[in-house]
Amino acid sequence: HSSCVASCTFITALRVRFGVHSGGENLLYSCHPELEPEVEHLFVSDVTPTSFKLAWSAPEDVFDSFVIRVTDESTGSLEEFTVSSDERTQVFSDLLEDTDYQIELFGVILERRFPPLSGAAKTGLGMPKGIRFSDVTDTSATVHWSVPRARVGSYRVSYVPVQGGSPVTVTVDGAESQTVLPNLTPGVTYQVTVIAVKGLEESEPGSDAVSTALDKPRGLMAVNITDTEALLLWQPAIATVDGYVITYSADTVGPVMERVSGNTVEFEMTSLTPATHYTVKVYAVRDSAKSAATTAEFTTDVDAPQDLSASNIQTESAMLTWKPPRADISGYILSFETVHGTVREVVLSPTATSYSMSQLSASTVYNVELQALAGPKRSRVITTVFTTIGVLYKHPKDCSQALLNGESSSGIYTVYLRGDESQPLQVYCDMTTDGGGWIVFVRRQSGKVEFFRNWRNYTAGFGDLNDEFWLGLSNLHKITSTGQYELRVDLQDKGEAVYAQYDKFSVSEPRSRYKVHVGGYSGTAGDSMTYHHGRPFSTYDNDNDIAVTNCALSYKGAFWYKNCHRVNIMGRYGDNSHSKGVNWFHWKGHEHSVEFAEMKIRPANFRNFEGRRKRS
Ligand SMILES: [Ca+2]
Repeated sequence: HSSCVASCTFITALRVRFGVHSGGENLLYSCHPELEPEVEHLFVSDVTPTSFKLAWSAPEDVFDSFVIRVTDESTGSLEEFTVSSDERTQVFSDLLEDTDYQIELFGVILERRFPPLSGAAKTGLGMPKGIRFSDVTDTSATVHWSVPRARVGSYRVSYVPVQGGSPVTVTVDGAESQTVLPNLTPGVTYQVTVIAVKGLEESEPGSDAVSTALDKPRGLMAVNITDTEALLLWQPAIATVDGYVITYSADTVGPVMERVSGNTVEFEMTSLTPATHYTVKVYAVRDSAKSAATTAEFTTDVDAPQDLSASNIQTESAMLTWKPPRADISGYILSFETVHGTVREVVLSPTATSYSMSQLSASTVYNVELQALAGPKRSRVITTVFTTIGVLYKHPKDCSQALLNGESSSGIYTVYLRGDESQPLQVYCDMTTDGGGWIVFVRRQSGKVEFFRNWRNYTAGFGDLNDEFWLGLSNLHKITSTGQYELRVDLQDKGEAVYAQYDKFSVSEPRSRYKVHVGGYSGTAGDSMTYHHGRPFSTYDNDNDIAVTNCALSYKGAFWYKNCHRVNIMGRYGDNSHSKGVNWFHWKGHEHSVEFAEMKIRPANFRNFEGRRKRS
């Protein structure tokens, strides 16, 4: 300023020394060489984006007033302000930010303006305004600010958790008016500041706070699922939360809403409906904020049917009943097994609540399992055990005992020689003739079976139980040696039927060659058997008859021949030549082969037994 100092000499007494007030960054000033009253030390301070303060010095009682002209350099628009003579400062406000202003200060005496003291001032950068947030999630948010009138170089955006932490700063190009704040922590309030930067100049910070959303619980799953319960598990939210709200519902079931505390990560759902597909939603809450929901699905199990029991248990049958499950099922699987491992399985309709078991074995333990089905799902198995009632004779030794066990139709049965389980024998039982209970030991009716056989064959037996057969001498001996047996012979021919009954009948041991003992005749056929009483059996290869000839060979059969026979049941079928056919001498003589013949035995006391049974 030395040039100025050299030329400014007017009214030296009033002159105040030139100088620069420190701190006035925007101060520009000049002086004028004319020797006139001076205004000096134009000084700009308190610069803001919209105002600054002007100060100056001037001699006392010289000027009538001051006129200050403020011109916007870029537009040329100007305003003049008149200031009274005793003022030395003036504040200009409502200015435009970041704008260069030219300042001229005139001292005025008697309406005359002296040459002005000139200067310049520049308003500051505007603080970013209109800060707002959008797209706030649990881990990010977008901060927006208003685009200022003045172009700025860049923005510095900083964010820091309100409760403390390290601030993060990002620099954003000055043309932008928003930026994404990434990597935020859920459920945290951040103080966000935005500072405009232009060159070395920085604006005041604009600031606002934003709270991130609560993060949703993760890893939601249902475990330990039963027909009515399931345990819900999840991983906790990162954010500190007050609680979790759990909602579960199904198409057919109304929603249930529960709330648990924020330090809980599981929930036991009870009273669920069986065989139902549920959707579960869990979200975190804090004050009025809530997270997004996490969803899981599960299907409850089919509940089991109940109260399976067996009733009306018989030797061969039983009735099973049960209560159906609550679930909407598609059917049942019923299976039952015995100690022998016999398994039977039946599929039942969904409406079934009972099942009639049949064809069971007597005195047998049955394990029953019942399971409900619903599509691919199966209920728990329920079980019951029952034992069929026993029979009178577990191992009937003959047809009379089978009859007493309840077997009332004629046919093939298994009997056990001497009642021994290890000696089963298939026999034909006549269950209808004269009260039934007869083991048929020989039948002739078709001629299809050859009866002219050797000793070995007659000992063992042969033929077809459903047609013609011989039960075997060995079996006859074993059966009749266990008690008193009676014999019945049924004969038919051309629609005529007769019978012969003998109160006593037995076949002796092999050593005796199966000697027959028969007596006590009654009937309609005539007594032809007594003639054979006490005779051993003869076949063509084992002649035990008393004839000089071989009766079996002569008469084409086998029997307890004597000299030779009155009975030739095992003779040649349909052969009417003398003594060679199926003969019963006292009915049709020796020259008539009878069309049908059966010989059968049962215990002699059976009719008494039967009578007692009927009375009881
Ligand atoms: Ca002989």
